[in-house]
Parts: sequence; C-alpha cells; structure tokens
Amino acid sequence: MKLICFFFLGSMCTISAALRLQTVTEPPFLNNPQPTEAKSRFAMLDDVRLLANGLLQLGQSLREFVHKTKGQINDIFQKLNIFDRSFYQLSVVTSEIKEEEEELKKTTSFLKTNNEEIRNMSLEINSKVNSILQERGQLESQVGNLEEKLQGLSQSIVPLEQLQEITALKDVISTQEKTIKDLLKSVKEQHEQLDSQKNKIKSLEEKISYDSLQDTAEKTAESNQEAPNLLKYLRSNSTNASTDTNDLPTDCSEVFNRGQRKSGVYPIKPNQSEPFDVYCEISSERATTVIQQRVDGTVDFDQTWDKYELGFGNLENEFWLGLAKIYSIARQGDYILSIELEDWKDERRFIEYMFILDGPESYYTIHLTHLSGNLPDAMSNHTGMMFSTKDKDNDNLDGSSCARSYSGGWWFNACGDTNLNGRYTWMRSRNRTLRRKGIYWRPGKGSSYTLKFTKISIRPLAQFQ
Ligand SMILES: [Ca+2]
Repeated sequence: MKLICFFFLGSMCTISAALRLQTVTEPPFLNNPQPTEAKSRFAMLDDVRLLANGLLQLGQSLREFVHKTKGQINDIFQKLNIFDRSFYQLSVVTSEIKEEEEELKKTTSFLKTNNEEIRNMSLEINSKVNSILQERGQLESQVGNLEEKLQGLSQSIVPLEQLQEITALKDVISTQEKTIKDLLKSVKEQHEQLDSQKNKIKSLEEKISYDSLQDTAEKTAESNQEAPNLLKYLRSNSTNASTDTNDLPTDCSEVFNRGQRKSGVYPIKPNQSEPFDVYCEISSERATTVIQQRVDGTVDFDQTWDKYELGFGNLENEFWLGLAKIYSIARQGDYILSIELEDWKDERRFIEYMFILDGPESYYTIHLTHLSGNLPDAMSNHTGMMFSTKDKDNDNLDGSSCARSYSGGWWFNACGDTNLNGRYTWMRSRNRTLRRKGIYWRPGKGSSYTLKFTKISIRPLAQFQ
C-alpha cells in the first residue's frame, strides 16, 4: 500500500511541476492567441489537485487501517499465546488425571481381591461358627440325656431316704471343710508368730555371741557359739537331737564316704558354717549335693535376693538350695558343677564345669571352666558374672534388669545364653515375652531346649578323679 501511495504522490508532483514549467517558460506572446486552451489547462490542474487530495486521504485512511489491522493481529497473537499456554496446562492436568485414574484402577482391583478374600474368610468363619454351634447343640442334648439317665438311675437305685442322707452328709463335709480351713488359717497365723519369735531369738543369740566375744574369755565364747548352732540344728532335725553338730559330714561326698548308699535329705555342716539340710543324690560310685532342681513348676522361682541367698522350695522336689549354703560348701575345696537337662521328648543330657563361687561381698560371682558333657556349652558367657535378682541388678545390661525381664535369679550377663531359674512352662509358649521368662538353655545361635527337668549339683574334684 505504501508503494502505491508513493507512486501516486510522485507522479502527481511531476505532473504539477511540468504544468508550472509550461506556464513560466512560455513567451508572453503565446498567451494571447490561445486563451481557451489556458483555461482548460487550469481546469485540469484543479482536477489533478482534487485527485491528489483524494489519493492523499485514501493513503491516510489506508495507513490507519494498516495500523488498526496490525494491532488486531498483535491482539490475536497474544490471545493465541495465552490459548497455547492454557492448552499446555490443560494437557499437563489431563496427564495427571490419567495417572491418578491408573492408580485408582490398580487400587480398585487390589481392593476387589481383598474384598474377595475377606468374603471367603467370613464365609469360612460363619461355617465354622455354625459347625461349633451344631456341636454345642449336640453336646447339650447329650448332657441333657445323661442328666436324665442319671436322675433315672438315682431314682431307681437310691431311695429318697438315702438321698436325704447323702445331702446331709454333704452338708457335714462342707462344714468340716470350713472348720479345717479355719484351723489352717490359725495354724498359719501361729506359724508367722513363731517365725517372728525365731527371728527375735536369732537376733538375741547374735547379740549374746557378740557380747561374749567382746567381754568374756575365749572358752566362754566357744560355748556360746555352739549353742545357737545346736539350737538351729535341733529345730530342723529333731530326730537327730543327740548328734553333735560338729560331727556332721561336710557335704554329700562325705555322706557317701560314711557309708550311705541311698539318695535323700541329709544334714551336713560345711567347715566354718552352720548345719543345714541338703539333698544328696547317691549312686553306687559317688554322691553329689544338689543345689537346684526343677520338676513340675510347683515352686515359684521369681524370688527376691534374700530368698535366693537363704534358699527356698522343697528339697525332695523343686528347690534352690541358697547362695550362702552353696558358697559354704564350695569354698571348702575344688568343686565340679554338673548340669542335667531333660526336654519334653524325655531326652536327658549333661554338662560339667570346674566351679568356683565367690562370697557375698562379690555378690556370689561364678567362675566356670568347661570340662565335659553332651550338652552344648551355654554357661561360658555367664562365667565371671555376679548373681542378680529382681531386687538386686548386678548384670551387664545397662539401663534394664535381666532378672526383671527374664524372671528368676541367675548369674545374668546381658543377659546370656541360659537361665535355669526362669518360669516353669508346660508347653512352648507362642507369646515371646512369656517364652523369654521361661527356663531356657540356648547356646550361641543354636536351637533352644524346652525344658521339662533341670538339676544342678556339685561334688568335690577329688571324688571325680
Ligand atoms: Ca542391669
């Protein structure tokens, strides 16, 4: 359009210039003879001017039009850009939606399979419940029949008078039971009173022996020390009242050496100790002093430090002899510790160690050296350990008590491969915490023995050789 405009403007200027030249360069004599022709030429000039004006206006309007169109095109381009951007965003959103849809599809299918499984399980449970209900119904009817039969039998066999007698007898028995219970209660109370009196006597005895040592001659002191020993011995061994306590064997091996060939409870008096009863297991070759035995779970082994020091249980069945007593025997010389275990398949195995036990000042630290046996060694990482109970934590586990988490008193490390004083369980429990609290013998990463029977005994090394 611009080119056209220039063309028009240029040609128009050339025309007007030519016309002016003609009017200026022509000689004056020529004006006179041709006046009409000059008039027409001026008229043409006017037309040309008009045309030029028109063309100029056209050019201007065309320029405006071009400007407007340009602006509109720019607007369109901007709008197109915006559209492009929103289209891109839309496609991104669409792809996201598609992905979500895929995930939803997967989740749905997973949920569907789960739903199927749950439905199957609930169907199974329903059928089981139904069968249990049926069994219960059958059992109830059986019980009902049995009751009827029993009633019939009792009516046919036992006459009404005898029935009355039986009920009267039952009443008598129940009243007797009540009386027995009351009696037991009062016996228990008396026992407790006796215990407290015993303790008082003991403290008095200690006081007397201390005073005697301080104040009187050596001879008097000796007689005073003998008195409590004798008193204690007489209390526990009334049948052997005439025996001199100093004449008692020092352990079960001496019981054997004195000719005893029957296993059982015997009084002993280790050197520098008071006498006490022990269970001697005697074979044709030798005797051992049993210090621990688990048989049927009748005795609670989750006891305090005092109980583990003094001993508890029944020497003929389940018991812990007591750390003080074990120490008084073992300090007399070189001893061997023997451990016997039996699992629920009635398989019995054993293991033996050289055994040294430190005194109460070292919390009865145990020292073991493996000797022999057909059991894998689980005590090696307990050697050098102090004894711990739920109320005395001497173990190697920081911030926690093995005796509390495993139950029973033992030479816990942190916490070690075995605890033969744990809770007695009849079956291997599925509960991990209960299983941990049980009696166990689990050397290293080896398999664990579920134990039916345990026995720990000691004997002098001299007898072993
Ligand atoms: Ca600890």
